[in-house]
Amino acid sequence: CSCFLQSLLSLLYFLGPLYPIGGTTSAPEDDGSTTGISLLRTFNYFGKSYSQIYVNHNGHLTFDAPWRSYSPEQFPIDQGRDIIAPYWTDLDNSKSGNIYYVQYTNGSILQQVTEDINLYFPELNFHANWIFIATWHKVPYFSMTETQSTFQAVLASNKNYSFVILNYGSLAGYDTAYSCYHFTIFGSHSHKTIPNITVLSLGSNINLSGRWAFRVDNGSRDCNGPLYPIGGTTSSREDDGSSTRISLLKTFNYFGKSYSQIYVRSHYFLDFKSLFLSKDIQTFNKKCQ
Ligand SMILES: *[C@@H]1O[C@H](CO)[C@@H](O)[C@H](O)[C@H]1NC(C)=O
Ligand SMILES: *[C@@H]1O[C@H](CO)[C@@H](O)[C@H](O)[C@H]1NC(C)=O
Ligand SMILES: *[C@@H]1O[C@H](CO)[C@@H](O)[C@H](O)[C@H]1NC(C)=O
Ligand SMILES: *[C@@H]1O[C@H](CO)[C@@H](O)[C@H](O)[C@H]1NC(C)=O
Ligand SMILES: *[C@@H]1O[C@H](CO)[C@@H](O)[C@H](O)[C@H]1NC(C)=O
Ligand SMILES: [Ca+2]
Repeated sequence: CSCFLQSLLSLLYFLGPLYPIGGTTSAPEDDGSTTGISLLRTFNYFGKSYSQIYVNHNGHLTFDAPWRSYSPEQFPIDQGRDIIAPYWTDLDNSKSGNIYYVQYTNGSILQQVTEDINLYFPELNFHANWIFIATWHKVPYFSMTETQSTFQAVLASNKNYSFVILNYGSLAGYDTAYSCYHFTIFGSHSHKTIPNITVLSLGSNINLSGRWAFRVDNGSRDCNGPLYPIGGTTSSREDDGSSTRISLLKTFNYFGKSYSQIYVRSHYFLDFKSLFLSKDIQTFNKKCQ
């Protein structure tokens, strides 16, 4: 009996932030996708109501059509496409590893997700009436069969609210030294470049290593809606330009690194290192592959 408990505990430990792994298996195919999965409840993603989803093998979910893209080089991706990308990279499940999806409208896993979300978003009194879990289980990186990555994207909703939880097990860091993955959860509006993929497995925004939770229901898609007052020092007019070095009045802690300076680029991003005149993230990606 203590033996049973012990193996149960080690299983729980092994799962870490992951929910139970399983469901329908997507057919093995490099750069493949599931067929359109009809959702048992519609999912409200930033005000758009979706009734189907595709699990794309290269680490992302899309709603309108399957998508083969194996690197986030289309940044900024075409404005129309909504995408939830827990780990957008060139995975290949054609020889090993499985990609599963499952949805529930009741039962213990749905109950667990409900409890977790209430812990992270305590004032909403949320009760999921539907959850969807996509799991990439021990999927190798393309042409590197010895590597394995495990992670999940979890969607949960009821009539009023929807959430996305991303769970990271071990990620095959074939280039952890200088990674270029994007943490893309807000469609085409907001991208964060993760400088180091161990941030995904070790970090959290809800105080559980490897788990990230976001509310995604009726957030604004209107880019002018939520802005704070516009103004300040104007950066010079220059194509592909950048501000000069801006000394920060206080140091800024970004995923464990402390920065005291920043550059504002003309191509929608900020970075902390020396001048880096990149036309867009595309060159950044190429540079690190
Ligand atoms: C639980 O959900 C399944 C489908 O997800 C459904 O077939 C079943 O009837 C549900 N059970 C109850 C008690 O609602
Ligand atoms: C949805 O919101 C309405 C209005 O705030 C509230 O009355 C209702 O109980 C909520 N429903 C759910 C399922 O949370
Ligand atoms: C979000 O919008 C949907 C559709 O308009 C609505 O049913 C729901 O109550 C809204 N949720 C909140 C929290 O306002
Ligand atoms: C990535 O982050 C981990 C944990 O913070 C750290 O141990 C490791 O040295 C970092 N790797 C690089 C290349 O910065
Ligand atoms: C974070 O989680 C740890 C361990 O579960 C706990 O001891 C700590 O109090 C939590 N911190 C916060 C701010 O909730
Ligand atoms: Ca691939």
